[in-house]
Amino acid sequence: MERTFVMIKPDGVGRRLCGEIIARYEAKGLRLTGLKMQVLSEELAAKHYAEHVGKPFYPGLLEFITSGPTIQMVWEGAEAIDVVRKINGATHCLKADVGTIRGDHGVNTRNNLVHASDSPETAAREIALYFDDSELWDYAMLDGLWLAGS
Ligand code: FUP
Repeated sequence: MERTFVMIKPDGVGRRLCGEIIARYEAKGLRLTGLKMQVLSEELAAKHYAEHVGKPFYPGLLEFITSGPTIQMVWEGAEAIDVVRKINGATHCLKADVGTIRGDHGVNTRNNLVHASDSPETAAREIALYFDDSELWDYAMLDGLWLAGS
């Protein structure tokens, strides 16, 4: 089992797409392990996007990500990091496959609705940035028998 960090960005919350986005991870059989809502401070946003400091799109990215409420989540499942990024689709929404969140709902690159970790190292760093261990929940899924088969 693998854990990944997912954030619904201000456009996803503002466009009332939270249910639509969460439903896709649930339908795939992933388990919701933690969830919270907040407007990111400049400081937290800068930590989150530290790898992009100095890039031309960084100031716009920071302004956008702090512009409204966001939802933070941890999802768990087999190969959850890759699975969630497939469900989200390519960063550039116009290039994202139809059937993905970004392909179905996004129209530009900055306002691309969701963020998800891209590696186990990133997932560990991002989960720790937003959640204490006490905020992550371990519970049985009644359909786990069906989801665990290979
Ligand atoms: P992703 O892993 O899909 O979240 O994409 P990146 O880490 O490459 O980029 C982080 C965010 O920066 C993207 F979600 C949107 C923004 N971005 C731009 O605005 N312009 C770009 O050319 C690339 C990324």
